[in-house]
Amino acid sequence: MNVFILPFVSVVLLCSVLATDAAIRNYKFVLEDTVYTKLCSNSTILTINGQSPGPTIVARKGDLVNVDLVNNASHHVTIHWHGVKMPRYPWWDGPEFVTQCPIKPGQRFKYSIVLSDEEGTLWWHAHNDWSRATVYGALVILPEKGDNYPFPTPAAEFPLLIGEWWKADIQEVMEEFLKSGGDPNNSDAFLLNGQPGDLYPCSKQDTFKVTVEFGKTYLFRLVNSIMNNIMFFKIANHNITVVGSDASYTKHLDSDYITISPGQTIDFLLHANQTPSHYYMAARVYASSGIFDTGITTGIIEYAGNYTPPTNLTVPDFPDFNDTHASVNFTNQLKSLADKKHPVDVPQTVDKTLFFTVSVNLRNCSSNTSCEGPGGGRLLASVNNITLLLPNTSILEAYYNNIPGVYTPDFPESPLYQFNYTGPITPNLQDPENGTRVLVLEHNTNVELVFQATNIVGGIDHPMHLHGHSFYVVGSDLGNFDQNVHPQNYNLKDPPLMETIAVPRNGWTAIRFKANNPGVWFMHCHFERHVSWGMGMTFIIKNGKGRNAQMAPPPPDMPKCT
Ligand SMILES: *[C@@H]1O[C@H](CO)[C@@H](O)[C@H](O)[C@H]1NC(C)=O
Ligand SMILES: *[C@@H]1O[C@H](CO)[C@@H](O)[C@H](O)[C@H]1NC(C)=O
Ligand SMILES: *[C@@H]1O[C@H](CO)[C@@H](O)[C@H](O)[C@H]1NC(C)=O
Ligand SMILES: *[C@@H]1O[C@H](CO)[C@@H](O)[C@H](O)[C@H]1NC(C)=O
Ligand SMILES: *[C@@H]1O[C@H](CO)[C@@H](O)[C@H](O)[C@H]1NC(C)=O
Ligand SMILES: *[C@@H]1O[C@H](CO)[C@@H](O)[C@H](O)[C@H]1NC(C)=O
Ligand SMILES: *[C@@H]1O[C@H](CO)[C@@H](O)[C@H](O)[C@H]1NC(C)=O
Ligand SMILES: *[C@@H]1O[C@H](CO)[C@@H](O)[C@H](O)[C@H]1NC(C)=O
Ligand SMILES: *[C@@H]1O[C@H](CO)[C@@H](O)[C@H](O)[C@H]1NC(C)=O
Ligand SMILES: *[C@@H]1O[C@H](CO)[C@@H](O)[C@H](O)[C@H]1NC(C)=O
Ligand SMILES: *[C@@H]1O[C@H](CO)[C@@H](O)[C@H](O)[C@H]1NC(C)=O
Ligand SMILES: *[C@@H]1O[C@H](CO)[C@@H](O)[C@H](O)[C@H]1NC(C)=O
Ligand SMILES: [Cu+2]
Repeated sequence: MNVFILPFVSVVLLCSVLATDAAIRNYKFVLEDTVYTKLCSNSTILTINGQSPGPTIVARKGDLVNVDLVNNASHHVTIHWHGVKMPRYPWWDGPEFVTQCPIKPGQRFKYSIVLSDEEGTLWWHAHNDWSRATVYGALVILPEKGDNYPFPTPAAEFPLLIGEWWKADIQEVMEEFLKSGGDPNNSDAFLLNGQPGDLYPCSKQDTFKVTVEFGKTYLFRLVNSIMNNIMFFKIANHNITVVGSDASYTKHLDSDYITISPGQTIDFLLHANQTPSHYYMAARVYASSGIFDTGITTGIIEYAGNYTPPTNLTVPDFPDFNDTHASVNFTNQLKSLADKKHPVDVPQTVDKTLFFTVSVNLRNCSSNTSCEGPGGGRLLASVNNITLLLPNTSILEAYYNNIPGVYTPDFPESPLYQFNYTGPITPNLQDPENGTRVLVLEHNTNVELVFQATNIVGGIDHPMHLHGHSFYVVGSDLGNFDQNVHPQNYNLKDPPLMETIAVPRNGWTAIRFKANNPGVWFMHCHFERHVSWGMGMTFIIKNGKGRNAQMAPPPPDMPKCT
């Protein structure tokens, strides 16, 4: 690991965010082109330090983690520290053309991960084009020194990342579907910690395994790192106990399956209390629309001891791939721990109410050659009917340096046209408007944001992710949101604190957060094809009063845009 010294300005400013016992930790990440053999095929992929998934970062609550990134690959990159609020430091948040320009081959950039109140499991991933397919890893945030988990200390713990594998070059997959206007090619396999498991061809040896001892309890840090799907996860013959999500503790939830969105993390306990044997842990798709079935990825839980292992393991019995009730039901049961040590701080009053429709869209092909979307159209996606066109410089830099012409500060707070969002859709509603619009908020605004999924092009779930903040999920249901009815049933007592939440197909989800982090923060769907089609927007949160409410100046090594 390489140690580096922070520039003077940053050291001074960062002292104010570092808790007394917090440590500074240093990692070195080298982006490389690496050949991997999987599914009887060789592929050249982007890796960090030759690995995919990349290194697990381990820190304690409140630490500062420096990551010295060297790009030794043939492709550019940016990295996002998913779920880390980065108070006052949007410069290191990562989304390409929102907070930074790409780190080109041969270049280097020193990120710092500024941890504050996060505790549990997060992850990191590339945030440029489709590079995150292979450039991702776990970020484990332990309790402060001398502090414990709010559950009995597990015998051992394991990060468990669900990934996705294309035999083809991932950038070609991306370029092809953006050109054709249709859906991207499905991947060839799902992965658990980089291994497809033995239900795919040539994968018997490529199976993730953990050994457990009867009678003990283990902590699994499950991350959905895949590109385009919400997943069901199950362990054969065992129930699990959820204890956290998105680096925030939850009330204990016993369940025989998990639903997890791309971007989301679930910490769960496994009690090794079944007959000693080998059992599958497995993940497969939940898809409310279309079929993106790429099979079942499996790993194996092996009990220690002397017994004859079974020759055939039983694949767990999953909910139907299109079982919206099973998907939504699991997510709706997550509640904050809400005890004395982990209080809930949901805004009880609201200063700004936002209503955002989230839609997949369809546009006529520009030429008279037909596109590959439905009816020969081109698929797009939008928030409040604005399909995002990213600029070729960073929005953050344009904001900080007052560069005109990069964005407009007029993102709509509610839809310009109201319609029956979840009812039948007329073709004139399908084509969105282009835009690079931002929504500017005063510091410390209490925001309520209702996401309304629409039925345009048939409707689908949207796992929405906000940078720079966590939010409380105060309500969710199927159908149209009704301002006169639904807020009366909001959970303001123990709502879960998340940074990614799946808005159900043709349903709505209401979140609340305090906009207390000055800077420029991306908000987008975590289905990669949807964000590529334009389902994203940007918040600018203005500086407040006092030094701790001011955005920090840029680090000196920000990558240049030209
Ligand atoms: C993968 O590459 C290695 C080394 O070049 C080669 O020996 C092997 O045959 C290749 N495998 C496939 C499936 O192409
Ligand atoms: C990667 O590193 C090697 C050895 O240091 C160097 O020869 C090569 O030019 C580097 N490639 C890139 C793209 O930076
Ligand atoms: C996508 O799938 C189509 C149909 O199977 C195939 O012809 C094409 O080569 C694939 N594209 C990539 C980039 O692999
Ligand atoms: C798991 O929980 C279900 C009820 O949710 C129960 O029927 C089942 O017996 C439990 N299985 C185990 C292995 O404890
Ligand atoms: C799920 O798909 C099956 C088969 O494609 C279909 O019969 C069933 O009606 C679908 N269920 C839901 C809830 O859409
Ligand atoms: C979730 O499913 C369980 C068991 O089927 C049921 O008891 C519960 O009411 C459901 N919860 C919701 C919110 O639908
Ligand atoms: C899109 O194409 C359809 C069918 O070709 C046509 O009827 C419609 O007018 C076109 N819409 C626009 C906005 O050009
Ligand atoms: C549209 O089609 C016509 C007739 O097939 C052809 O002459 C023309 O070049 C095409 N235009 C475009 C933009 O492809
Ligand atoms: C960036 O976009 C602007 C406006 O679209 C254009 O004028 C400029 O040439 C572009 N710059 C680069 C480096 O591509
Ligand atoms: C909206 O569409 C749904 C589905 O067709 C229908 O059940 C509902 O009554 C419609 N709502 C209004 C206000 O028209
Ligand atoms: C989106 O904006 C376009 C262009 O103004 C308009 O034609 C379309 O009807 C709008 N759709 C919705 C759902 O508002
Ligand atoms: C919207 O953006 C696309 C892609 O840049 C461009 O081809 C199209 O002409 C734009 N449409 C409008 C109405 O500006
Ligand atoms: Cu989406």
